[in-house]
Amino acid sequence: MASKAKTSAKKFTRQEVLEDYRLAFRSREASLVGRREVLSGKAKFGIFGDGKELAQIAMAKAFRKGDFRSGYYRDQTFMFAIGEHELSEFFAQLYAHPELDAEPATAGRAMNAHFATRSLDAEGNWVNLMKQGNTSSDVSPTASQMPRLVGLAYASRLYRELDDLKQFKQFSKNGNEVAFGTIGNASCAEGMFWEAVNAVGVLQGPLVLSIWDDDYGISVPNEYQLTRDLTEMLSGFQRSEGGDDGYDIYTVKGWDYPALIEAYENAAAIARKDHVPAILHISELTQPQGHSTSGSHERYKSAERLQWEEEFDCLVKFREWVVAEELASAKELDEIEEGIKIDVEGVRAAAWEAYKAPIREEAQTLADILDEVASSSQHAAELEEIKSALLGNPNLLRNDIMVVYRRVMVKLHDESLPGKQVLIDWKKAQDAANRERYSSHLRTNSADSVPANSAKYSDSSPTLKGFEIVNRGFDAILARDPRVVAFGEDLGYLGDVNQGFAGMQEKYGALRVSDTGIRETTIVGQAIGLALRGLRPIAEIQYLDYLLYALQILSDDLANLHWRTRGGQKAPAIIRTRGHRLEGIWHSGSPMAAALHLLRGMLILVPRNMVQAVGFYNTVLAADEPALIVEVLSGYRLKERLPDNIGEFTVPVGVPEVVRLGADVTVVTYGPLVRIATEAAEVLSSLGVEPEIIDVQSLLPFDTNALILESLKKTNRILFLDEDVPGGTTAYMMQQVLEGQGGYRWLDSEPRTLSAKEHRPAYGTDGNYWSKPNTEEIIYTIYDLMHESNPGKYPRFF
Ligand SMILES: Cc1ncc(C[n+]2csc(CCOP(=O)(O)OP(=O)(O)O)c2C)c(N)n1
Ligand SMILES: [Mg+2]
Repeated sequence: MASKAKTSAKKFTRQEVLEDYRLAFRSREASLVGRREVLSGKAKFGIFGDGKELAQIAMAKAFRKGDFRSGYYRDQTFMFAIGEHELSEFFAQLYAHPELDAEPATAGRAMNAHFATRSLDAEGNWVNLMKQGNTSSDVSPTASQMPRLVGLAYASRLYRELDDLKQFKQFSKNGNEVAFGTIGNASCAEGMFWEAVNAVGVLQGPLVLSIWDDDYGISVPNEYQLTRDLTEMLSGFQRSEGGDDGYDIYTVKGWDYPALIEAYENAAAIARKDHVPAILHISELTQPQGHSTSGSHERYKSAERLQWEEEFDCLVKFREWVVAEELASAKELDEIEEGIKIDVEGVRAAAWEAYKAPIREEAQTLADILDEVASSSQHAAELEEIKSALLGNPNLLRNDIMVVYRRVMVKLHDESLPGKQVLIDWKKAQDAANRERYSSHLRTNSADSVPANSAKYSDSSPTLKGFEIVNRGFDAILARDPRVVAFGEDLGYLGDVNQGFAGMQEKYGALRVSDTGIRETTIVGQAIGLALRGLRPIAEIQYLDYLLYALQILSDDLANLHWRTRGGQKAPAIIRTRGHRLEGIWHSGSPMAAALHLLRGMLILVPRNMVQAVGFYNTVLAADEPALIVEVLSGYRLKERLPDNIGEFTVPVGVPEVVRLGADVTVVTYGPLVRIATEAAEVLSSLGVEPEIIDVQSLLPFDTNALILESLKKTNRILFLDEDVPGGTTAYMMQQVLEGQGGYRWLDSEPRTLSAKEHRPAYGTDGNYWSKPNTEEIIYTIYDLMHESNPGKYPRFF
């Protein structure tokens, strides 16, 4: 259905066209002024939407309240057009103004042109998403806006097709919402782009995806990016006349105002009504100021190309069209332009002042304190000099003020003055305010306050295999909460490779419990998008080893979402996987440190058995935070007792469990090694050594009440044990306990770690034995620790 719409200009009213002209020109002016602000040193970096204005105005006309955008840094005009981004906010973000009222997208945490609307109120509760145009928070890595589009679009299908979801009116009206995606041409060379396009094609969610094609990705032209023209490459996704699954694909020139408007109207109407996705390849776009403030495009674009860009600049073409259609004269347009230039400059100046004024006030407060201190200091003259420099600094930033503070305190270090305490208190207040400005909202912390409710057993509690326990848990979860949907490879019909979801698709339907393609990145993206729209996805990554495919998007998008919007958005997606020891290189890794390092902002939970796993699912679903839950692969066949309250009991996060009491050495571990360490402890017990074994079970957050420290105070010896690489998660746990909890004070022996080898685990039982910590190694390591402390009592025997 590739179409080039031909629409008569008669359809347009002068008023509408001039409003669009004003909007386009104002946005362009913002780009021009924005670049100047960077080049003159007022802002650090700038990337703008010049050259892409017209298509975005057309896209905005098709966008409705309740819809979602997931796009990238070129979209300022669209954001202005839908009324979700003010020009003052545009400049505030450029300056990195760190207050929400001025910069509500990221509160100065992200660089300019990273758009976001607020889905949460000040208390962290959902607002009514149907009353606003929604933009999921932008990220810089190219194409990383694509995975979540899978879920943003698919959510509409779920809301339309699942009756139990009709009650959630603040998120959807019968699934009529469209997900609008935008991406640059060069970013279409990324794997995520194709994976997401394919996934949405399979799922048939209402996606309207725009590709802004300006022929370049920074300096690299399309011939080095793409095998062919994008329309041609994408043509295989075109649905047939017969209406099979697929896309409607449109190609429209980025300067053709009537054609753009018609294409977006068509695409969005069909997507909204019939849930047929569309791709709009917007070609012949330009980038008048070059890619960003980091360089100039004259260095890599030919003279002919630059000449063409001037002629085909969408604003130039729009102006020609407006005049040719006699909707306004050139003179009228000139006047409009002049007025806008003055308006933009006014907004800019006010935004700059709003950003600078509080900083100046803070400097003045410090200066006043310095005056006070100077009156009794022998360094009065130097303090006066420092103060004048402070107040005279035209480019003053908060870090400059802190440098001044340090210079003052160094000067005064050997003076005992009453005013010093005022200075110290002032700094404490500054530190607290800046911690809040830059470090707040990493998590919602809601999981920490889920009420404790322990597993209950009775004489009639049956003993089942581990997979049957999780299966009962998921059954209870799906029954009680219609917002929960579970999906992954082999999870639907088969009920997952270990049968945790066996029978659930039959019972709850193929939309609640579904199979996906082999596409880990967009399985996670599907979860992010669904969670952004109020659902509670459990997305399965089949094995922990394959988490690596999804780690980038988990890290760049999900884990830092709440932080980078300063509490404006949350996506409480649960990523379920299984791992640690089984067989061979790609089925028994335990790359937990990789996850720990990259996923700060998520809960990382490592239940030792299936009862604990279900308890964690219950906890996390009672909270609103994203979580990674890693089940123990070797635990599905082991028998456990089924709690009577399987659907209700919770396992608290951040609380380790002492699974074996002992007075001699504290063993800090998690996952499958809890069981193996317990076996080792029985042998050690026969040698007169009593290890205390602690199951950390929650790596993020980690032992929030310092329970491990209490054990260490008793044993004065500690071993950190796991299946990760040396210096991986064991090092993290050691840092948490010895530094974080101050455990170093209680050590009588050197702290030890025991982990897997540096290489990937080798295949077979022997390969596993020599790759991962085994019972013998644990026994020898702990005994060795005891031998060192008391060789007489613990003679070496190995
Ligand atoms: C994963 C990743 N690689 C590289 C970059 C650096 N980078 C930023 S924008 C860009 C070019 C993108 O070009 P295109 O998708 O055509 O968008 P345009 O800027 O032309 O609108 C590159 C390479 C990045 N942000 N992310
Ligand atoms: Mg480009």
